[in-house]
This record gives sequence, C-alpha cells and structure tokens, in this order.
Amino acid sequence: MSAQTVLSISPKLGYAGAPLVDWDYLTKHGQAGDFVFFGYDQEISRRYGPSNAGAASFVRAHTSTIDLVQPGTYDLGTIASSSPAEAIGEIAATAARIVSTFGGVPVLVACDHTASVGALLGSIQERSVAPVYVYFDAHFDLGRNCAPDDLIHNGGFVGEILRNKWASCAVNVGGRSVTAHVSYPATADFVNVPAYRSDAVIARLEPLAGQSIFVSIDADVLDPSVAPNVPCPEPNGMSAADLLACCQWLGQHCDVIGADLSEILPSSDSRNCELTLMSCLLALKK
Ligand SMILES: [Mn+2]
Repeated sequence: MSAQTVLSISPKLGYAGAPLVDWDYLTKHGQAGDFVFFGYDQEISRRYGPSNAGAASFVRAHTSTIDLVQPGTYDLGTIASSSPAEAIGEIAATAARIVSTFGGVPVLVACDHTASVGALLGSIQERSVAPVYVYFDAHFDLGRNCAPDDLIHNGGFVGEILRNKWASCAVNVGGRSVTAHVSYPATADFVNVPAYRSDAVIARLEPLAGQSIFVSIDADVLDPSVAPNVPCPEPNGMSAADLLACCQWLGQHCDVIGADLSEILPSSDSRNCELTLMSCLLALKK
C-alpha cells in the first residue's frame, strides 16, 4: 500500500480533531451540510479588551488532539489576509466559497468578535432571505453609545449588522455587562434573552424552530470560572452545560447556515474552555 493511499486525507490535526483539508479535497468530497472550520489569527478592530491575536491557532492546538469530531467536519486551516482592513472581505470570500462550492456550513474561529461580520456576510451571499443572528455574548455589541459611522469594532458590529439588514433580527443570549442595564432607546429587530439556564433560554428560543440562523459564540458568555481567559470577562455567566444544551437545541431545531467563535485569550490558564466551546460549535451540526 503506498503512502499516498494511506494518507488520502491529512492526519487529524485540525479543530476538534477534524482532518485538515484543502480546496481541492473539499471540491471533490464536500457535501451539503458539512461543517468547514477555518481560522483567522489577526485582530481586526478591537475597541474593548487586550489583544488576543493568535487565538485561532491557540484553539486549534488545544483541541486537535481530542476526538470530538463527527463525520462531515473539516478544517481548511488558517486564512491569511493582507491587512486587517481587508480581513472582513477575505473571511466573507472564504465563507461564501464554502457555501457555493458544495453547500457547506462555514465555521470561523477568530480573535476579536468583529470577524463575525465577515463570516455572516459570506454565509448569506447566496440567500434571498436574511437569517436570524443568534449570539451568545455577555455584551450586546450594539454600539449604542457610538456614532452611527463608528460601529465596525468588537463593541458595535451587531449594530452594523442590523443597520445593514444582514440579519432579519439579532437575538442575544447571556448579555449581562453593565451596558446591558443602561436605558437606551430600543433598537429595532433586537431581542435579548436575560436568562442563562438552558431550559429558560430554550423556552424563549422556540419561535426560531425551523428558521435559518447564524450562530456566533463570544467566549465571555461563559462564567469566568469556566472561561477565565477572555479579554472582557463579566461575572455570573452561563455554565458550560447550559451553553451546550442551547447549542444542541439550535442544531436540532434550526437550519444553521454558519457559525463562529471568538474572544478567547491564548493562555495557559484556560481551564480547557476551548474544548467546551468547540463542543458547542459541533453541537450545532445536524
Ligand atoms: Mn463579549
């Protein structure tokens, strides 16, 4: 048996033990609904918290030796971009290519949460109906204290998504920062679920059953006892089990068209939160 036969695909070295593949492999073997991870290792536009550059590679290195992965899950590697200013377009182009080539589901692992705009834009490119943007995050990231032309950063990008109608509605789960309690004028098409226990959250999410959704996970939705290594920690967050149960429910009842994970600080004191968060992303797969 030749080495080529044995290594028809790479050894498992990607996110959650998924095989690292290239476009050639995906074009030949990718099937509709397959989850395709890709990383982006640079900061794009951070307004809050210290830099977490390198987070995508950190998460891959800390999850590649486990075997959580299911069939039909791949890792395309880490994409490079010429500059942070070009990054959103390049992330969007990669996500759009995953969708258009074989109907895959793009799953981005990134640094600051702003990268989610690129993953969402690529995921919706061939769709006529905007999805619901479901984001697990201690912060609303609506930029309600920012000028309307100053929203493309990790504290305002959800406001930009709504203003541009890239999503039909944004649903926040786990928002609890001090700004979540300030009285701002209501934001159209924004809903928050101020509960963390999965049974209470799922009861609120039930209207989403059967709908197309994009799911974005900011690591700071978890309690700092579970995920201490985030740039903007907030006390009293969700438990790992509750976040996982919510993601399982979304995966089973909704059409997940794309997903992302961000805001993990590379650190030796991660308490393995990257494994927890990777399990949550995988739970979104049918
Ligand atoms: Mn956050």
